[in-house]
Amino acid sequence: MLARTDLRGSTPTLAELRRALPRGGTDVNAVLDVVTPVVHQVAERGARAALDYGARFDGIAPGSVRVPADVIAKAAADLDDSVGEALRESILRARKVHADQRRATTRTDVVDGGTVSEKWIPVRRVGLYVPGGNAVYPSSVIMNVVPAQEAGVGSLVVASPPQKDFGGWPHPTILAACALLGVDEVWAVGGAQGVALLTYGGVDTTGEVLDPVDLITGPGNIYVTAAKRLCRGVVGIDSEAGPTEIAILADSSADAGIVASDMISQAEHDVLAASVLVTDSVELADAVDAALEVQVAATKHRERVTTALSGKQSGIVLVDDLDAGIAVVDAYAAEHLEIQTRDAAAVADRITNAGAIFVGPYAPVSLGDYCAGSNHVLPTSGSARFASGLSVQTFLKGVHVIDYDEAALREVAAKVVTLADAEDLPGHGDAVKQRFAPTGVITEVR
Ligand code: HSO
Ligand code: ZN
Repeated sequence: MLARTDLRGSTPTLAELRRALPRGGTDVNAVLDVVTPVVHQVAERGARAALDYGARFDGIAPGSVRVPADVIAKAAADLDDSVGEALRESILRARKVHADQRRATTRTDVVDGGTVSEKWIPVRRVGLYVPGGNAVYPSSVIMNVVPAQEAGVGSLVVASPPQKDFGGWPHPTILAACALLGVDEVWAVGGAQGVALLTYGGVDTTGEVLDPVDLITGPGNIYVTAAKRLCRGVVGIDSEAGPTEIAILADSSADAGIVASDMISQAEHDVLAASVLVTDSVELADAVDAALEVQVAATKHRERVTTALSGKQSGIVLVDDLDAGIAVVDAYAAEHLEIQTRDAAAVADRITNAGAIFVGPYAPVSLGDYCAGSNHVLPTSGSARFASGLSVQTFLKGVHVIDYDEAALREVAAKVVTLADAEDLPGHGDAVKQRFAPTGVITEVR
């Protein structure tokens, strides 16, 4: 049975609500001591250090950091037909959605002769991290690569931990997904040392140059997250990803079997994964508990799922009504939020905090994980209050282009001078005055 938080008959403040909700949380600071020397060593010694750490942590070192082209080609050739077909479908749908996210340059005529444009420039080179661990994530290759490609990023490298069972190369399905996406640069390096190598670059054991990247995206374990925190600044990062989460807002119309199976679907990622049901129906809560009992016993990763569902991060929150339920899920700001209520689309419209919203009984999170076309790299740990999932936007930088002619500058010059004086920065004002003093003598501009 899931732990219950009963909020019925109470009107907690937002701060009280946040404290009352089930939430896990990993302490990234706790591993910084271990990760800091790894980052420093890789910054200094490059690929050699990364491979040494890999041998220690992963138990295997590949022959080179860069995965040879023939290894990728073989993985693509050996890919199971039906997996290949499903990956292609996933790529197609993701491309469709992400292509629509491209931004046009905006141009604003501020005054006659004075325009400000905003143009969107892709990041030069990005590193896309694909974790190893409990599962193999070729779908995450798609979710990282597609938005980067659609943004127009010219150079991208996928990094993934070496696997003992595959001669030290990343999992063949990951390599095959890279091939399907047209990515030919893959590094067999993971963990903190992988993030550090992406950040600082180096020279491979083969003598090949491993160029540093400008931005690193993609989730990873706590060591990867700690390394992202340490490298941030030298390199851009998308976010600090925590364990995956699903929240389900459901009323008495919801199907308990569907709710239970969706809670299990994310719990199977990780013992730290969070599955939270928010409902105003005690009958539904009881029915979900009963359904979980049956379904958990039958699911493949039942130990992991049981640990995740019984952790402090998972549970059922009982509320008085739908309005209170919406307040709860907004305060929780789940990575994934399913709406299993009457008139689900109207309820979804009212949600302001969620990484992604799944509407009604036929839009499970696992659809979004693989084949909806949406992105599955989403903000976790409540960061959906202020952050977004991966998109084309993640890989673009907005740059203002300011173009004023003489008359347009003259018209506003006095105001610039006034503001410069008000900030006691007269040199700023002088820079404007200089332009209207052809003799080189700064004159009064009024
Ligand atoms: N639910 C995960 C993504 C994933 N699921 C990959 C299956 N494969 C985090 O959004
Ligand atoms: Zn998933």
